[in-house]
Amino acid sequence: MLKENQKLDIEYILKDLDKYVPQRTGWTWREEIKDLQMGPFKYSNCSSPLKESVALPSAKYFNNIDPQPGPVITTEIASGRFEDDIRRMRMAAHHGADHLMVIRTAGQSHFDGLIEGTPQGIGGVPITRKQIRAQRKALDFIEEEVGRPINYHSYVSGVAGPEVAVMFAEEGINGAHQDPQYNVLYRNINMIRSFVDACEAKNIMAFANMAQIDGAHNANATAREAWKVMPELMVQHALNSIFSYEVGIRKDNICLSTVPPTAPPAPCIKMDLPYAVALRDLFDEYKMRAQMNTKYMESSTREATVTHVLNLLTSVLTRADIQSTITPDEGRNVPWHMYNIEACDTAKQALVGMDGLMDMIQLKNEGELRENARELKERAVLYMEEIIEAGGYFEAVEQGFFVDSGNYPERNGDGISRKIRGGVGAGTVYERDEDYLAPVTAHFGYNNVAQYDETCVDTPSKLIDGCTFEDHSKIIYIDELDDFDNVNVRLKENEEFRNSTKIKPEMEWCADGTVMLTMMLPTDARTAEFAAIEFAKKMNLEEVEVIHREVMHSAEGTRIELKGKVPFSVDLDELVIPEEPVVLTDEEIREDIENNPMKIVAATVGEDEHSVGLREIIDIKHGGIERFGIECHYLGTSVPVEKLVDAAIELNADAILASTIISHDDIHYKNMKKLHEYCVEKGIRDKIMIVCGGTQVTPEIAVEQGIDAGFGRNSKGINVATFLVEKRRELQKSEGEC
Ligand code: B12
Repeated sequence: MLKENQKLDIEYILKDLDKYVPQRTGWTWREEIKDLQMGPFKYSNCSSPLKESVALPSAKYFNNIDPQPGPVITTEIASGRFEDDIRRMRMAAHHGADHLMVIRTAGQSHFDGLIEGTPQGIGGVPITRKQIRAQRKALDFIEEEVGRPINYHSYVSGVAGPEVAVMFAEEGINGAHQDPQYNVLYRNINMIRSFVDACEAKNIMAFANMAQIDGAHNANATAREAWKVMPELMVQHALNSIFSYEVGIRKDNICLSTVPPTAPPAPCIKMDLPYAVALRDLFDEYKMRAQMNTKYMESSTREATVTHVLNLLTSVLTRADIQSTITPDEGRNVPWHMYNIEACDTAKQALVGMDGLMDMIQLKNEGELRENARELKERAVLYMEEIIEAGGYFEAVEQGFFVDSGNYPERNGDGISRKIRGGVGAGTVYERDEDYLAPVTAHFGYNNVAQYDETCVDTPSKLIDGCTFEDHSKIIYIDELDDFDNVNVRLKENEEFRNSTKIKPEMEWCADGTVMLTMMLPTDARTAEFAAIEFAKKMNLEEVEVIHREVMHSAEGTRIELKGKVPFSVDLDELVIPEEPVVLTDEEIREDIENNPMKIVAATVGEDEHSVGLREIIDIKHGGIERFGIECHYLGTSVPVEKLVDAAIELNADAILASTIISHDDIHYKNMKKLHEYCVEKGIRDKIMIVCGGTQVTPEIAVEQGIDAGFGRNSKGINVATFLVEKRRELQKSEGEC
């Protein structure tokens, strides 16, 4: 059982993995709740709330409600070290992700077999039995913590597709990418082998009730002018969908991986919406897994986030059952924890923000939208017909039909061509012998079970009293194969930062020391880039690299974001952390004020017109200090410091409360200092308490200005009342001592 304020214990997760048995199998959708009431709001399309979660920052104004949208939310995780990804998964789940997709390490698709152990990966993690068990086991705890099933997902592709599918079914993986076209077009794996393997893999996925996601979105990411491949995308979806269905996967477990094909500065909704509509017209029985467009993504996280939100609008205007989130750092290639979380929050915020939209508006049934959708469908149908004329799918691939950047039926001649008898694994498919027998469950195709036992034809594994799908103990678990490249070695290396009070900043790996720095330099982009590196070095950062540059103006300024490493750590035991303010009880404060009445004068000082914060501190209706019986004289806004002090003298007040919201050029601290000095000048400083507050007020710096206390963002009346009561007691005590 995980504890809210305790880190996940990776060593515990890794213990006894040889005995781990998955708690459940199959995919889980969210449970939709109609007319969900949360706080002051009613939601139309949301799903069950979580037991524990991290709400959007602004939710603090609404008792931290955290409405969860209807679609399953995906985050793709794979830093190369699965043990660090586990902690990222926990963070993501708390921000609303319930589909955790783990990317394979580069090159795994060309392995003709399973990888074992826990080597470090590149661009992903080596998907192995140990790695899966560790992550699935951690997710069992995490899903209990958040109170929602979490779908764990990876890839059933590559030359070892069927072996991977078997392992996934054995280990309770809930969803997987499976599309033989991906093998063929992007990995040059032989097409005959890929399609034959896919029959086996899909059959196993159907048995394990896994959701399947196809690979069509890759054509979109590959073609130079992504929007031109729209007809082909539909063809690719069609081929994999019907193939999967014929093999045995239920239609409601077949998910089309669809990406709105273009992004700004193109008028993307105008172009993407007809495509999304056409796709849902053609494939209405299937599920939609909407992913965001990454094709034209640069390193601006702001730009990527807007693209994501526009893509989410398309999802809402049409339909998405699974909403993917690509991290906003995709274009700068730094897959850091915080960006996974940001992307989940973007999807959650946008989907909840657009809740109920389709109850109020309707897509037009005539005009440009429907005409364009119809045209796209016609192009796709013609495409399919031409494949048949060319002699079928394999011939069409060989002739370079696919990923051609022409808008079909135009062709640019730049498609990806593969040889029917070429590629990795060519010539490895053999017809089964007449007496072929595999005593296993969910095996595709010819299997001569009858030769041994007629009654076991539909249940071949009965011949051996169950295969690994029925009897988990028959699985051979291999722990590690490499003495140096494994999780134990890595954990030893950073043990100091896991089991002690020392910490270092972290972006993707435990104690990686990485930090990001943002600066605006008043010069052109190229100069700014090199100047920024110098600044970072002078700040003692190591391994400095610029990860983002954005021109504000060709001569006036450039925004730079850079990463670097800090070569030191901080020992939490040596940190001096000011005590969290302890507040007195309501009764204690009331009693004190009743016995010894208190009077204060308050105002927003200087030229500052902001009143909301101070009213929050004073007003009885907002739980302010008036409710304890403190007599408050509120003078208003833009009150000169002198006037406030004079009023305090005239009213014989115990305290001055000043609000200072505007903070440009440290005007807030300057006014505090002035307040203190004017009280000194008037000879009342030792008799009066001065309390100041404002959004940008740091208590310690406020006190340095000579006042008694500073209160920043999120302060409450009770904090201020507690301070006033305690400070007065202190003053009275020292007066008594004199
Ligand atoms: Co204004 N405004 N605003 N604004 N405004 C913001 C504060 C901000 C941050 C927006 C921005 O960055 N663009 C800037 C300030 C920038 C800066 O200096 N750092 C800003 C500016 C610049 C202005 C203008 C100067 C713009 C202009 O015209 N040039 C003008 C003001 C002109 C003037 O003052 N002469 C301006 C105008 C306004 C209006 C629209 C009029 C309203 C103010 C209405 C009103 O108060 N009667 C306004 C608002 C509402 C805001 C806004 C959106 C919210 C502020 C707010 O009410 N927060 C902020 C942006 C933002 O923060 N989201 C900008 C909610 C309260 C509850 O929080 O103020 O932090 P709070 O108060 C809490 C604590 O700070 C503390 O306790 C409070 C409760 O927890 N506290 C305490 C505050 N005061 C005190 C006092 C004491 C004694 C104690 C103990 C504690």
